[in-house]
Amino acid sequence: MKRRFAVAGVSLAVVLGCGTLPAVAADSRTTTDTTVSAAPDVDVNKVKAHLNELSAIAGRNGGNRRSTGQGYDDSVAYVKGRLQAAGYTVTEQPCTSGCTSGAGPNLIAEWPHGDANNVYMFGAHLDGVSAGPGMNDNGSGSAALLETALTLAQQNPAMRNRVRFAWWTDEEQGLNGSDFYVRSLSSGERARIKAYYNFDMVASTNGGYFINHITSAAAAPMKAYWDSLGLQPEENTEGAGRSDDYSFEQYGIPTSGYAMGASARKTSAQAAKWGGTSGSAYDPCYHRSCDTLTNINTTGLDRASDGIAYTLWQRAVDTGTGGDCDTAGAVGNGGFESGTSPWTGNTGVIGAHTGGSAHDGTRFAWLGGNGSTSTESISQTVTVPPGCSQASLSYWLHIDTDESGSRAYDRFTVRAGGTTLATLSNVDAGSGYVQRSVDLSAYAGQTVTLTFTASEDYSLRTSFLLDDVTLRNG
Ligand code: DPN
Ligand code: ZN
Repeated sequence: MKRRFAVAGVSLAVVLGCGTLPAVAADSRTTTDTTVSAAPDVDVNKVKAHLNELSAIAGRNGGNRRSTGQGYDDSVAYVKGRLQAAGYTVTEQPCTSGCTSGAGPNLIAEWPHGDANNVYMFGAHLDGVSAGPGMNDNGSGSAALLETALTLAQQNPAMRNRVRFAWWTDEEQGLNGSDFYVRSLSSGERARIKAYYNFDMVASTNGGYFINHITSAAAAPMKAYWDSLGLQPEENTEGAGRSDDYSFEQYGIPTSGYAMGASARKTSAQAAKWGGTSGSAYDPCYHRSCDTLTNINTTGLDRASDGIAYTLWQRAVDTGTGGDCDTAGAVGNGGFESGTSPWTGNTGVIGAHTGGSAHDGTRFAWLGGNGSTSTESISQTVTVPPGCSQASLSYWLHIDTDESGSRAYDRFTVRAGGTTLATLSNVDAGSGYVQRSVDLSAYAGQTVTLTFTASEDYSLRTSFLLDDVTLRNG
C-alpha cells in the first residue's frame, strides 16, 4: 500500500552541479611548477607552421585541397609524415562507401597507451572546398589537432585513457569520411568511444567562442578552459549537425568541440563581449578564395589549441592529482539509513515505510506509487574521483506495478546533470530488488548532480523502491 502525497505538477528544485572548476594549467614553458602531467601550452607558432605547409600544398595543386584532388592527398601525406616522425602508428582508411568518387582517405592515429576500453577521439576535417586553400575551413582545426598530437607525443605523460586522432576526408560533400568511419566500426568499438571532439573553423577572423553541446558532460573541460580565460562561450548553434561530430552523434556517442563560426553574422551583444564587427560574418571568407593564411585569427587559434590539449589531458592523462579511484563515501547516505541528508528534493520519500521493504537495512526511498499524475525526485551532488575511469553508479531497484501490458506509463529515470542515463518503467516490474548500474566514466574528475525521478500518469500505481546507491569502479 502506498502513501499520502500525490503531487500533481510539483516543480522540483534540483540542485545544479556546482563543483569547483578544475584548475587550468599555466603555460608549462613559463611556469615553475614542474608537474609533468599538467596540460601543456600548445605553441601557436607551430600550429601556424602547419598552416603554412597546407597553404603551400594548395598553392602547388590548383589552389585548393578538395577531397578528390592532389591537394588533399598531399595534405594527408604531410600530416601523416609529421605524426609518424613523432612515433604514431598512422592508418589511412580509404572511404569505400558514401564518399565522393575519387576522394582520398581518412587518416587515423592512436596514441597507444592508456585504457583501450575508454577511447577519447579528437577530429577535424582535412579537406577543403574547391574555391580556395581552406585555411580557416579547415586548416585551422587540422593544424591545431596535429600540433596537439605532436605535443602529446613529445610530453609522453602517463596515460589513463586512450586518445585517437582523426583527420576526415570529404566533409565538404556531406560529412562523408567521418560517417564512413563510424559506420564501419563494430558496435563494440563504438561503445569504447566515450566522447568525440570536433574542430571545424577555430580561427575565424570575426569569430566568436562556440562550443558544441556546451552544457553536456562531454563539453565540460572544453568549457572550463574557455571559461578560465573569461571568454563567455556560447552554444555552437550555427554548426549544429553541419560537421563531423554529427556522424558520431547519430550513433549516440557524446560529442563536443570548438568552433569560431562561418557565414552567420555576429550580433551586437557578441561584438560587445568578444570584439569584432557586429552584422558581419564570423568568417567573411567562408568557402571563398580568400580563405588564405591572412584569414586566420591567431588569438582564437591559440585559445582553441590550448583548450584541446586541456581537454585531452583532463580526459585521458594521468594527472597525478587523483590517479586512484576512492569511491568510498562518494555517494552520501546511499543506503538511506541515516536521515535524509545529503539528498535533496522530495526527501519525504526516504524512510522505513510500511508496505514495502528495504534491500538492506530498514530504510529506502519509495518513489512513485501514488496512482495519480505525479513526479517525485531525489538528488545529490557527487564528485567522481579523477582516477575513476571506469566509474559506474550502482543502485538496487524494486519495481512494483498495477499496470499491465507492454506500454510504459510510469517512468523512473536516473540523471547526471541534465543527461538521462537510464529510463525504466512499469514494463520492467519484477518481484524483488534488482541491481542496476549506469556508466559514470565520462564524469571522472567532475562534480555532478545525480537525480532519481519517478513520474506517474493519472491512474494505476507503479512503485519504484530504491536502495543502496553506490559509486563503483568497473
Ligand atoms: N565548416 C563548415 C564546412 O565544413 O563547410 C561547416 C560549418 C558551418 C561548421 C558552420 C560549423 C559552423
Ligand atoms: Zn568545415
